Amino acid sequence: MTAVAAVDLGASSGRVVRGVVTGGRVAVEEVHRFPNGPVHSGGRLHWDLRGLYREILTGLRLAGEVGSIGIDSWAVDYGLLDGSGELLGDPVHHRDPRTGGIKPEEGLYEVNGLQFQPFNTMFQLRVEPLLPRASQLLLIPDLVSYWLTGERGAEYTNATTTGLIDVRTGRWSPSLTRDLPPGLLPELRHPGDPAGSWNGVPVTAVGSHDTASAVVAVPAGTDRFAYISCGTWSLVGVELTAPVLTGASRAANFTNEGGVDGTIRYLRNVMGLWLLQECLRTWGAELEPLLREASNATGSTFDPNDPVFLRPGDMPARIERWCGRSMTRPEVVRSVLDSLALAHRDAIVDAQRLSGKEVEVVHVVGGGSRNALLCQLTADACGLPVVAGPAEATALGNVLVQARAAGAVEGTLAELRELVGRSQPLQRYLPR
Ligand code: ADP
Ligand code: LRH
Repeated sequence: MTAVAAVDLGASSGRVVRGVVTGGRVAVEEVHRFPNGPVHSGGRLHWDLRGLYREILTGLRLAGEVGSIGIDSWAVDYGLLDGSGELLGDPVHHRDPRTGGIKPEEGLYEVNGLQFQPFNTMFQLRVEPLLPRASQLLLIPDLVSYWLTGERGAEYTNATTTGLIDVRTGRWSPSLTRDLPPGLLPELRHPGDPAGSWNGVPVTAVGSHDTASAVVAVPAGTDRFAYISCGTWSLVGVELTAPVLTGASRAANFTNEGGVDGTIRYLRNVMGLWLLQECLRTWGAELEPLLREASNATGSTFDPNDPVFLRPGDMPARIERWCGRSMTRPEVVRSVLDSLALAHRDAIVDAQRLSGKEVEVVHVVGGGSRNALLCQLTADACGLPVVAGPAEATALGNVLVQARAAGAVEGTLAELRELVGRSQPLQRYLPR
């Protein structure tokens, strides 16, 4: 098979990988990695998307000859284009406080099936000063794709995170989009669809929501699995064939996001390793030595999903305030990991209770799968075996959907997952 290039923009780093599927195995090689994070400018938190785009171009050149390119990134954030296709300002980061006071209206969950997050695109648009000047909205991966190809579209899995898709029809909801400028939202496209070309290389739509691509590459050998896509956020849940739209599901803030092949990603956002990232930034410290020290430290537990932890800032001070005691650095790190493990367990227990789907194994994918202490604590809290890896599940899911579209591999999600399980080193943690 010809290689493909996967562009995966995470909230803490972006990468371009070159992937090949051959002989029933998938191999990926990272050709370029670059840091990412919130940028304060003009009193707002932004993404430096043009800077990221420069890095993407570098990565694509380093990837050499490829038969297709696929792009994924974090969800909900967007760029607005004017009538001539120019970007109106740097995209605002979902951690910006501009949507702080927003409340969802009654009846919304029954239409879009989405957990309430103040930063969902539909709420960002309510306070968007550029909206009157905008002719089109493109989510981040769609904007990168537009810059590469000149073609516009809205990839379905990521579009479901806007809050503007009807979860029953899988189309833009006429009632929820009524007050938006006509034509603002592009036509939908689906994973596997052609999405233009860059320098003669086809661009292929993938699960452009990074979490959707990560779930494709969960190396499950059974359908009774839960997943934790563990990076800046921990996305914790199960895969379903139909949404759960009950009052209990809404109250538990579970989301029904669109997955590849018409699946539903039924999950809860847990604050994730953002907590550690911000601690390290505050201290100017390295992760690995602190993780070693944390394995023998005693932590306190706190609710990692308290909105007080959402914004950038002095995370250790906030954690100490929440726990009501001052702590050493290893104690803070241990508190974060203990608290994330409990939040992972709560989400997995709730997902099963609310959906009726039972699970026998928990798959941890993403950068957090490299954190052995967190994986062990998660296994202990859940009372279930944890299978950790691949750390680059998102890029792998991106590669696999491109490879399938190109005819280099056939198969259902279950078959693609087996292929990942065969090809990637995995770590197992049994509950203690
Ligand atoms: P995102 O896609 O949101 O940027 P990643 O999936 O790349 O996130 O995960 C990044 C996180 O993975 C880091 O914040 C860090 O906590 C964790 N991580 C990465 N490498 C390691 C490692 N070697 N040991 C422990 N944790 C790691
Ligand atoms: C993870 C992620 C998550 C969203 C958040 C904004 O990177 O896409 O699924 O909720 O970013």
